[in-house]
Amino acid sequence: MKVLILGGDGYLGWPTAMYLSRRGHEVHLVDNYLRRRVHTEAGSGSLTPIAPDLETRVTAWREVTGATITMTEGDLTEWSVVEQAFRDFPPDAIIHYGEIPAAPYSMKDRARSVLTQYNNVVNTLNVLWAMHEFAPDTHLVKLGTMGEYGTPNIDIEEGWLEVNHNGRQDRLPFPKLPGSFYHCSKVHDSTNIEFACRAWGIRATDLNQGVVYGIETKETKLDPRLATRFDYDEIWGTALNRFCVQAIIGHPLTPYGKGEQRRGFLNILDTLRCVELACLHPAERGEFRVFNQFTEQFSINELAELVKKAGSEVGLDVTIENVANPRVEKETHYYNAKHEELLKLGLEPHLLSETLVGHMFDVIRRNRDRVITDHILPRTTWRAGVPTQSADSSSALADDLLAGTMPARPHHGRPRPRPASAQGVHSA
Ligand code: NAD
Ligand code: USQ
Repeated sequence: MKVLILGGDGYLGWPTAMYLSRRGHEVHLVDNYLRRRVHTEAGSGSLTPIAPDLETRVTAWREVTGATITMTEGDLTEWSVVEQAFRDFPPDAIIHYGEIPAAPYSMKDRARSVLTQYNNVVNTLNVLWAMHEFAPDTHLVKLGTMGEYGTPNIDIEEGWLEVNHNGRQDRLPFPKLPGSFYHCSKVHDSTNIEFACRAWGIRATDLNQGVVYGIETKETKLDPRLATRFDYDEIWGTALNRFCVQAIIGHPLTPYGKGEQRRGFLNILDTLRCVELACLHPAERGEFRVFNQFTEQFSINELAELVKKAGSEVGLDVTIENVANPRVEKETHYYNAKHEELLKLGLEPHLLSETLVGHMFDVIRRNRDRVITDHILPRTTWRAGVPTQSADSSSALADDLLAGTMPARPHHGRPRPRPASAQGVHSA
């Protein structure tokens, strides 16, 4: 199968590329290093040392396995980049990870919030138009998020809800209560994709993914140059990944507020298998299919307790100190989300255990000198009128990107920074 992976330099995109390449699929990546650039600006970065660019990554992959992955360095908000990628590499499936994935980033200030929504919504619209014009039969596998649904006081279905209203019945998209401007961007994407399925008959699977944890896959372990990024800071790090780093450096674990918030979680190994399963079993023409992609539900306190227990087994004295919740979210709520469709397709979950946390500890311990402790405590708040207490409180990068992508504001006419290597297709 020819698989186009958008966002192929990211935490999930790069391991997915290697996983599919190793299984004999032809893989092409697109990325503009936006994720790397926001970290450079903020002074944060991946705990694991990662190869400097995609060219180095795909070269290492070829040296280690003999397999070829091709790539484009380019910005998906630019139509010419998307058009060229579709022309050069007509895909059977598109795995679309290529968005800004961080809720706190989208809540930090106006520029980052607008950039998140502009980037995410425009990237997906460009992909939909490219499918419509050049690849009407291809299958879009789009990474959405469980956070689109929020935490309603009813069971969460997989995308659709049978509704009886005033004696009439219909099957409608499940109601959405997103919890940040980032999560809102995913809702906007889902609306656009569902409409494109109805209007143009494209095939799409929206994978409403829970919070991912884990550092290594079979492929990342083959060579240090194949490592994927791993973040623990208050903006980009996710709950369990953060707690594991905190445990190793002796920082108290940081459940926010009461810590009774419940979410769906999954191992990075299951992310790879889920996107593979979605690709191998495409949606029908015109079908907007939604799978809830997680394997287990936990409260944040349960995660913290698990990490504490795993720590004590290896001689770590782990403490837990709930901190004031920087977010606006329900801390005590009902949560029961269906997640059956991927199991029906053959997913065999890797469940969370103290042993798994112990393996994460091992990798973190090897890199503990790289932890930047200033970036651990939350400094980005959702609350109106409470200023963000952070050194990087404004973003020249976000301003510049928006100036380049929004020419309607000519007084912001600074040129947009571009990656050193321009947007040709490279293979290695
Ligand atoms: P990531 O930031 O590591 O990967 C996204 C990649 O997309 C980055 O390499 C980034 O540079 C690239 N990108 C962003 N905008 C781009 C643009 N305009 N042009 C080209 N490339 C661009 O994030 P991730 O954690 O790997 O997440 C991947 C996807 O999965 C995201 O869409 C995210 O919303 C979704 N998701 C992630 C999680 C999680 O826990 N990591 C959970 C649910 C959903
Ligand atoms: N949380 C803590 N302490 C921390 C970090 C987080 O209590 O130190 C809490 C948050 O308040 C929230 C929950 O843990 O209630 C999840 O937060 P998170 O930062 O782990 O994840 P989130 O912001 O929801 O975003 C992540 C990914 C995003 C993806 C989403 C899936 O960054 O790309 O869409 O998980 S979901 O949560 O299902 O929406």
